[in-house]
Amino acid sequence: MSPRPRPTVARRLLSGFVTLVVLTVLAVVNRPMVVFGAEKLHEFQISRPSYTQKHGYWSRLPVPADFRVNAIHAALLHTGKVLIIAGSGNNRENFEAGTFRTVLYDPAQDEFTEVPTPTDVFCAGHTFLANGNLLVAGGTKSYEVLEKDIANAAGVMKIKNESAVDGPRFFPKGTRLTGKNGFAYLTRADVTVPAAVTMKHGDEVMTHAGEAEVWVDAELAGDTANVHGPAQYALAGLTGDDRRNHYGLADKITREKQEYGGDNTSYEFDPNTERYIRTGNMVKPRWYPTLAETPNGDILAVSGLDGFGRMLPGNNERYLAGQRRWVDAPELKRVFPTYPGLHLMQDGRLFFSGSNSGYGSDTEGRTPGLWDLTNNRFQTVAGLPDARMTETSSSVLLAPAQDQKVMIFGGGEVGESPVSTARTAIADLDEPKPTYRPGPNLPEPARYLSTVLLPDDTVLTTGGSSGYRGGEYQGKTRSDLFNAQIYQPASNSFARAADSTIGRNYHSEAILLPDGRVITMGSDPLYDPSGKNPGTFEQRIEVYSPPYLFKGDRPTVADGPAAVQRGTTVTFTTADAGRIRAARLMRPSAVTHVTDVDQRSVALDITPVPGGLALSVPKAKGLVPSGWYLLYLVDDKGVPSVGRWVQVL
Ligand SMILES: [Cu+2]
Repeated sequence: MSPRPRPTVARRLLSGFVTLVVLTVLAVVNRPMVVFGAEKLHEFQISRPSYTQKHGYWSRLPVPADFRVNAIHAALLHTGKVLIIAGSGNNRENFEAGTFRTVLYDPAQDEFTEVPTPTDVFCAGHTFLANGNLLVAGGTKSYEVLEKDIANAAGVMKIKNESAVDGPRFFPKGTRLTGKNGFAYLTRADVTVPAAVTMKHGDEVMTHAGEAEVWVDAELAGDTANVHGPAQYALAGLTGDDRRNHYGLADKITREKQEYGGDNTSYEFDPNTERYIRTGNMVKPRWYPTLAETPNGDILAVSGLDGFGRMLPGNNERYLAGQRRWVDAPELKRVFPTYPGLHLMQDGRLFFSGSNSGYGSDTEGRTPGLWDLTNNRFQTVAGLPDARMTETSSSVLLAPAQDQKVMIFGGGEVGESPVSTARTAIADLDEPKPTYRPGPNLPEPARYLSTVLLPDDTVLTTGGSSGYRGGEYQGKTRSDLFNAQIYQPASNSFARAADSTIGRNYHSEAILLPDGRVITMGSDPLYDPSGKNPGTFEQRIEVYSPPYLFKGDRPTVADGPAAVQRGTTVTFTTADAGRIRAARLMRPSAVTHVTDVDQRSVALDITPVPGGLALSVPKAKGLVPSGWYLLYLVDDKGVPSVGRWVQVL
């Protein structure tokens, strides 16, 4: 797998020279051609080796029309293919038609294929499992309904069953409930309410009512049937004991905005069969959860909106990978905003960087810190500048992972706020009492910045917008950012990268490809360029070739084991052993909403041996969780080999 062939230097120079001559002539005889010529000149300048060696090069990836999707989620599978998940793609028509999309892009063959998508996995969470499958859990059960589109008051009705002897009770869609105000409310879906459970507490027998929740809509349009406080509702057609035992309770029934509702489906996407495999359902429906890996290979699902668009009040749950099922984790009750950036640290704790996307309390659960999963303790990490601006920020475990440093980039204030920041900060989590320290500022305030670890330990930062979803920022109608930059840990500074040509804000992502390039996808602006009409989802794809791909011959790996054990030393043969300065195991990205808790780059100790290099894999599971990695050898000029897939057992 070598990078896509690009025009040779000579041919590029020649075509640039011809272009220059042509445009000079044309500029003289035909003034409107000057703009066209300026574009050609720019193309010539950014294609010169002296430029690409310093700043890299962007190119567009031609995508056949049948495979253009709203890229909401992206992950690099150990087959080398890029999984691009849209689900309904934040498109109500797709959702209502049941049109859910997933495509695979194979960068080695430059081929796209379609994958059947069983349910709407739009805004699910995902992470790689030790077996190489991508766990995809949660998603969309219902789309939001804006206040202006709500004619009838609606609310979530909790239907109670206080009878322990009559079994579960079924109420079909359209069941009427009547309030004390005399108005009727109709259920939006079928609902089965479990029977009550009796329990003995000492001498006393307690009955715990069964309950199930369902949306109800007022029969009467307008505000007359609004109910602003908690109240009880009678189920139509019930009498006597039946009526006493079965009833409804709702906190409010109003014409307020209804948020997206989460789904409880869960799948493992198998890279070998290229199909979704249904697992046990989640305990709670979740929309915008983060799936965070734990050292033993189980996965935690954290945060999200429930089936009725309400923030889950700190309920988290655990995926037992060996049994393919979810169990409640009441011992780990803790509130986080949606899509929290949770990075697995060497000691097994999860570091919440503060990054998050979309929803949550303005105040509760937004403080960065280290979460100990053995006792649910949380050690605050202070010192983050612009601490109120963590929504739509991104964070990454810097390379090498052994340094235990997490960096946060940009972000904005909660919700549809005009305020965003250029701040970066770094927390050294190896310190006994870690704090954030300021890093170099980004060139512009940025939300939704994609941050991608590269094999040479630098971080590509690209895309993003200063304003909310690419919209207005300080007087400008559009605020997409085209400047890209590469964070250099050695100098703690940003180096300018070539400009991208496509703006990417909300619902965009970037991931490292095995050959060392970076693919960027998606963007979901709220408005079109006029700022008045709804925006359209960006379906074009770009690929960035970092400077290291223009610096000469790449080292190669001839042979080596396909699987390695933690804490062991293994030999890879290479003819380039003499010039190799670093070896990295890089865990592939699985990213959505610029939240990528999978990507990490682990340093391997190098010992020269005849014909190659002996590489030592660290012992700690928190440093190198089991799963598939790309092995890169990096030479004395910072040029990486093509990544070679290795499974850490
Ligand atoms: Cu979203």
